[in-house]
Amino acid sequence: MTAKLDKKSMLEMYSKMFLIRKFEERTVIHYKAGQIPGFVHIYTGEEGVATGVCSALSRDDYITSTHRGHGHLIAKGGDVKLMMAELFAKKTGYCKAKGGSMHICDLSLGIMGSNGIVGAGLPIAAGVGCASKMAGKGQVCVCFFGDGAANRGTFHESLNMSSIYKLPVIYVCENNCYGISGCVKDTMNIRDIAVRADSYGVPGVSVDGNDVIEVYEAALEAVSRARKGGGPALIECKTWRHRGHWEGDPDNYRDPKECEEWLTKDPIKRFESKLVSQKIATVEELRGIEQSIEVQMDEAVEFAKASPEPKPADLYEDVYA
Ligand SMILES: Cc1ncc(C[n+]2csc(CCOP(=O)(O)OP(=O)(O)O)c2C)c(N)n1
Ligand SMILES: [Mg+2]
Repeated sequence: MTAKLDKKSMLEMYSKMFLIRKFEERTVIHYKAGQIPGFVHIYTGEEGVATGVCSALSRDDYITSTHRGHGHLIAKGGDVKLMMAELFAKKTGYCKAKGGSMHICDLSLGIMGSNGIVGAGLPIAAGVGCASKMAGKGQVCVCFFGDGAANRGTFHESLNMSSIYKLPVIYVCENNCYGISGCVKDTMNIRDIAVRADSYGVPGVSVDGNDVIEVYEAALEAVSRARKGGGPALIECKTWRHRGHWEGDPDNYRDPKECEEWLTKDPIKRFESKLVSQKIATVEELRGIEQSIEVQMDEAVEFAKASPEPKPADLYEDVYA
């Protein structure tokens, strides 16, 4: 395991991954109970990507997110109480119930928004990268997007622009092998999405997205280069979503055997066995972290349930157009 990380940092990573997992488990429970309206896209199985990448960032760095954004927001420090209240469509939520799961942002943490439009975060990231470069404070922007989004024009436009202007943008492709029911084997004729970086003169690398440390190391390298003016990078993280595309998706298009194989590569279980086998943490220490996260999630759900609903007149507040 890397020498750059001390025990405290690794336990923080474990804690983040577990918090994302528990947030999503609660989301599923309350979605099924009819307490969360709209659509939710669950991040379970991909925790190593958001956690590994955001662990290489500072508070004043930026991220753009996707429709599957809960993990990104939590990894960047998002408040799970305000997130859960937003999902419950309560007035105390991040967007006062006007955004829901797919439109949460927190500018104070550099979270430039999750986004229901596939590939929409890519041009926003180039813009944020441009602003960061002009500000000259060494901030970077991470752009999370999926394999499906990598086939949108916005991917190519954003990469090209970031390359020619040497913008501090780290493109993180979460290749979970599917865009809804479309398997990457049918939607593109390349094995690694990372090779696309080469067409824009940008360094590209493919990593095991279910290995949080491997993701962290790739992110750290890209972030350090971008901070020094070295320009953008593309990191493809191979991963797998444990659940359907959206909650309620019958998920009848993926091979159950493949799903089972990927479950054995669960990023949290893998990290736990590394921490324990390398004697970085004891099982008891990890169970202690997990218990405190369950309490944190109890509080977040209670806060969301107890919060008031918005009033019809609130529709006219915070409307800029
Ligand atoms: C511009 C646009 N086209 C289509 C959709 C419908 N849609 C929602 S998610 C999705 C698939 C996205 O796949 P990917 O980028 O791989 O992300 P994943 O869901 O796998 O995380 C599509 C086509 C959309 N929201 N926006
Ligand atoms: Mg995908």
